[in-house]
Amino acid sequence: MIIDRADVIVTSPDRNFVTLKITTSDGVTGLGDATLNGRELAVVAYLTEHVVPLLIGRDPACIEDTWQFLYRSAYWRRGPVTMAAIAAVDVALWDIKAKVAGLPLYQLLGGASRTGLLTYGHASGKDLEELFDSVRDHQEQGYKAIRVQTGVPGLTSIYGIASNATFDANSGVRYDHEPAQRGALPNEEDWDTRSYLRHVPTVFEAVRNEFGPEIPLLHDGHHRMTPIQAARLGKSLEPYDLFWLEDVTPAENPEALRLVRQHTTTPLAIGEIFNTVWDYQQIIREQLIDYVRSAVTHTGGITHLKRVLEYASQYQIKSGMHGPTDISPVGMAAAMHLGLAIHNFGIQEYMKHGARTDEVFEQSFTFEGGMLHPGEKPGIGVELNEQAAAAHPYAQAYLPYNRLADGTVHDW
Ligand code: GCO
Ligand code: MG
Repeated sequence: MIIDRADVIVTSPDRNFVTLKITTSDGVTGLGDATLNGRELAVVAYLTEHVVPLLIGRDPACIEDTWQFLYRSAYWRRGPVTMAAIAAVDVALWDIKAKVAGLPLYQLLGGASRTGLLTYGHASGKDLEELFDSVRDHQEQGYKAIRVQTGVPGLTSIYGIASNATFDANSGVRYDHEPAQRGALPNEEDWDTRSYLRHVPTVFEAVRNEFGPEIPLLHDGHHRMTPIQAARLGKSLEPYDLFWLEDVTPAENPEALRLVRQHTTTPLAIGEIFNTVWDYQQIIREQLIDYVRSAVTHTGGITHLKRVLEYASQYQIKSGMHGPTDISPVGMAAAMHLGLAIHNFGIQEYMKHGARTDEVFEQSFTFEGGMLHPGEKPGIGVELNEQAAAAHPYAQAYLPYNRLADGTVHDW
């Protein structure tokens, strides 16, 4: 059996997705997610121009060898575009291998280590009333763990606040909590760290008072603080017992977390924009984090993320795989198989996709009682309805960016 063809399919049902479909000479197909939010077409070009021609004629069973070949033969290593492209190939080949074996992928990764995956959803509100409604709504949907994002007085638009009320993916209005917006230019948002640091602890106090001590609560700082500001936030949130505080400082400087760690016992998560084990080397070895945020889609696939998580397991660091709407159902399913199999699973982020996306990607994973399960279909359990996909052509969309009051561009 050889790889006969590989097609890159771009579709935009509720948002843009890039999918690689590999077909073998025996007619077995495998899917991989290569979606890189706001930079989708760079990965399309990387795959179409430089990877697909190298795949034709190869043995689809040689997953590790293909991974090493694509990674090392490029000479130019790492980076989000390269690692998303390699991830798509890797997941598609695992999908094929599991289909050929007639097993759900998690069986090939060691079998189930648990009955389901604890999942967190995104509650948000510009004020407490809206936020409490959103938390209740998520509890009604079954979520047992909830991320809390809040508006900040004085700031008009801010990361993580859903716009459910005006949801219409085709009008350019945001898709639920999806930060990317269709259009030719990125949206500008405003930011003020001092206002944020003052306000956030009051919100967590109110949420704990309303919903009690049991429910695991999470929060995402989205890379906006300096190390000492992040240390202060972690410290001020200690009374509210967070499951984790995410991305407190920009990801490029891992040493920043040393300082944060010295000041707070609030658990720390980072890594959604990391893409290799080398990005994690220091922070895992020095035990500066508690959760690895990488997605299968952005970290070289199952093969490479499994390596990261095995390394993390030596230090009692757990998985917290990235699962926003910009990870396609293919990428989500791959994460679920990996999460079910590894020992050091922590939690899985899950933002539901829209109805159009669910029509394009036929899924066999389930979400019940706050727990995800990848299902028992051979492979990863997701198929692409290509006819439905073709009805939604690529639409340019960008993530927003931040400016401070004086006009300075800030981390978003
Ligand atoms: C999260 C992330 C996302 C990112 C998005 C960017 O924790 O889910 O921070 O909301 O902003 O994936 O494309
Ligand atoms: Mg995040």
